[in-house]
Order: sequence, then C-alpha cells, then structure tokens
Amino acid sequence: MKFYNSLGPNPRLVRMFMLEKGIEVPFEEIDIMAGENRQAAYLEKNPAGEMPCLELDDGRVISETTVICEYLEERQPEPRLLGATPEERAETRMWTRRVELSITAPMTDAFRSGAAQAMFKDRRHLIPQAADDWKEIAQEGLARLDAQIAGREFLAGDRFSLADIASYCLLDFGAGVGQPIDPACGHVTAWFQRIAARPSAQKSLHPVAVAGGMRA
Ligand SMILES: N[C@@H](CCC(=O)N[C@@H](CS)C(=O)NCC(=O)O)C(=O)O
Repeated sequence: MKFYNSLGPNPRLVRMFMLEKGIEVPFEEIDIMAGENRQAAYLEKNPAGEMPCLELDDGRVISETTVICEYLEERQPEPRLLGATPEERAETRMWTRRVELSITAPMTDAFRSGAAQAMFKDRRHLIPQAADDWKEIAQEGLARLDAQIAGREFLAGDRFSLADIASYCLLDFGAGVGQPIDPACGHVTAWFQRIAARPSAQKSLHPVAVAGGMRA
C-alpha cells in the first residue's frame, strides 16, 4: 500500500486515524500548494484531484477520507474506531456524516470561496458571495451539535471513534483559518480539547503545517 499524503485537514485525519490504530504505510508527498494534485500524474491515481488517496498493492486506488479509514479498519479491526457492532458502526457513520454535512463542509466551502480564493479559483467553482453565509451555516451547525452532545465524552457516546477524528481535524483547521468554535459552545469546546489532548492530534500535523504554524 502507498498513501498519497499532503498538507491539509483531510490527509491529516487519515494520518491521525492510522496513528491511533498503529498502522504504518509508505507515504508519497504531493505538493498541493503547487497544484501537483491537479496534474496528470496524480489525476491518473485520483481523477477527483483531491488529497489524500490510498494505492493498494493490486493497483486499485481508494479516495475519500472516511472510506480510506473504513477500509483500513476492515484490514486491521483493532483498536476499533468504527465500532464493534453494526449498531456502533452505524452511530459512528451517522455522527461523522452529520458533522461533515452540517458543519465542516460549509466551513470548508467558506474557506475556499473566501480566505483561500486565490488558491482555489482555477481548481473549483467558487461562490465568493456565499462565503459569509457558509460561515454562518457552520456556526449554526456547531450550536446544534453543542446541544446534542451535552453530557457525553465523545461524539458517538462513550467511545472514541472516527467521528471524533474526522470532526476534530476539520474543526482544528477551520479555527486556524478564521472560523473558530464559538466559545459559547461549551460542550463542543470541551470535547475538542479532549481530542486535542491525544498524542495523535499533535503527531498527525504535517511538517509543513508545523513549520508554518498551521493546523493541518
Ligand atoms: N471529500 C474529499 C475531500 C478532499 C479534499 O478536499 N482535500 C483537500 C486537502 S485537505 C485538497 O485536495 N485540496 C486541494 C485541491 O482541491 O486542489 C475527501 O474526503 O477525501
């Protein structure tokens, strides 16, 4: 297997997942700032042109972060980060998807069409006039999440899971690019600090991010 790695919250969440599971695979670095992920050699691997992806030994390529994580969990079930039963796995997927759809996707869209417009203008269809609305939508989602997770340690209840890793990495990135968690969201803030305290949170940061003070 080979992991095509880069700067960015999405590759980081797979790195954090691998660290938590003790999985080591060779990495090949792709320079997203220079647009290497949008050039022919990488597009042959992942036609979406997005980072990261995982190349299997038989040549197949898997992209989409949570799909990569689920594949790795199937290959190496322990420690279980999806869940031990169909019900636990369903809860993990539900929370991962809820946070992505209602919070981190609009947050990322706001970033691309707002602060990072110059980087993304030739890569994606941007909607600059929607950037502030997406920021508000993400904050509204955070406020709803805050009420939903009152009294629980992790997103999917009392077990640490992929939902925590994926959500943490995207929210950590968002906070570093001008979209912090509203301090009024006390439950989300406390949950975020619990995840941030795990050694994998620091170890999963990309060296370029560490050098530049970024959270990715
Ligand atoms: N839905 C994708 C999103 C991947 C994504 O947006 N990756 C970012 C890095 S964090 C990227 O490739 N950005 C550079 C670009 O789009 O050119 C996934 O889950 O893997």
